Amino acid sequence: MQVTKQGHVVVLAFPFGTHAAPLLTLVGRLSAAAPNLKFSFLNTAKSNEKVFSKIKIAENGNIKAHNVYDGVPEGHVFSGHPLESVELFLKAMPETFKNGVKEAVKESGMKVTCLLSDAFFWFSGDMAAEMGVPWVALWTAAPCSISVHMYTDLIRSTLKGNGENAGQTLKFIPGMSAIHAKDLPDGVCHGNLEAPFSCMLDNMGRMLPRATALAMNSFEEIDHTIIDDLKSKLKMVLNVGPFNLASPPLSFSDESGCIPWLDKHGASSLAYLCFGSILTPSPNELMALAEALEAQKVPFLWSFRDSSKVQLLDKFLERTSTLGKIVPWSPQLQVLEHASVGVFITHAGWNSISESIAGGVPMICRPFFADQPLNGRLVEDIWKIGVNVEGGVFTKCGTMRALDLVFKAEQGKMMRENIGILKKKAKEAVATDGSSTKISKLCWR
Ligand code: U2F
Repeated sequence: MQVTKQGHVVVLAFPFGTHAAPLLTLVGRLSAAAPNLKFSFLNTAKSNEKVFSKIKIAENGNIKAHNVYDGVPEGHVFSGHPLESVELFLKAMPETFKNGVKEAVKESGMKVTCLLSDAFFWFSGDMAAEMGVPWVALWTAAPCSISVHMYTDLIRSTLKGNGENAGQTLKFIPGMSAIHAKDLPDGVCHGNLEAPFSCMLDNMGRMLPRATALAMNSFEEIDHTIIDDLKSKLKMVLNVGPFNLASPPLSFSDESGCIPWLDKHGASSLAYLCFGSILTPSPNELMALAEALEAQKVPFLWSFRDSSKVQLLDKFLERTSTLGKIVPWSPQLQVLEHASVGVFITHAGWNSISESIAGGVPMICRPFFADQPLNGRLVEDIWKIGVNVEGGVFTKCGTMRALDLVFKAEQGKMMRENIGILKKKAKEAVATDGSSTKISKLCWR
């Protein structure tokens, strides 16, 4: 469906983790459907370089990248704290984006007609109101996790205080009776409630009811109860994903030869390992995981992003050179769709889970922070398409048991069946008459 409307959509991207990439994917889809719209994509230079080189969107010249200030003062010496660059960026907001909008208007010669932002950017509601334009927010994770931020006040007032509440469930929220307090992101009811990141998410939950629409990288059928509840609270909820199926990349690169290597293996015979774009497990956990793979003789493909830590595995890699392959980057979407992959050992980031569902591959989750523990709970207890590692960290015995469960036990067979059903629903959602496709068309009316 093509739309002839004209206008200028200014897009505000969050430059950390896998946030800017799905937003750019959505912009690519919108620009293909409405070629007369101009899109100004405001993001840091570093993140723009990364996403525009990785995501091959259809070229129609209507999407322009604009670099905004990353918040790092000149001469700043980093302490090594992993959240430092995020916090500097947050501190510089919203001025960074206000300046970026002015520049995008000046450069394009077009006033803004719509603001599209990462849902994190709660201040977009005020920016859009000042300009008299709609605000559309994109939530890049699961419907369940946005719901948590919509209910933060109720969660805080209902659950017992910090630290005492780990085992309590969220049975007072629609669709969340299986979620435990300990699954919630830091800053909701435990941890530092005043940290800049916690405050941003809290503000987001308060501001989203003002948004013209909330788009999600998800599909209706994944969780009707939570989605219906969100619909009762927000003006418009648009499940237009999963993006990896709705708008798969036009091409992919496989510089390390992952796919030919996978081709040499039998169906559902190996483990694929990757911990997303931010994390690497601790040296102890890496060793425990490696020992478990070796002891179980499970062939593995491991996307290992942190080159400074890979030497920790040197001896293991020497011993297992015929068993496994370690690469700095893999075409994960294609890897998870390969018939040889029998399990995905993951940090439970939302994009990884969506891609595992699309590939029909059960998961062993080792969640670290943010929405990941919640995602791990959904995987294990709600959808029953995987398992969390025992005790929340990789140990040799715990990982061996998890591998046994997925590869050999009846439970593993059930997980494969369940994820097959979810995969079918996800594919139906993005098919011509599917829920995600229909809702996308509705937006253009
Ligand atoms: C943050 O998650 P991450 O960026 O750490 O992880 P994912 O959401 O799982 O996304 C990783 C993406 O990187 C791709 C992979 C995913 O699309 O296919 N990738 C790849 O193609 N090849 C590789 O070798 C390695 C990765 C955050 F930490 C999470 O808590 C959130 O759930 C998530 C979404 O908001 O963002």
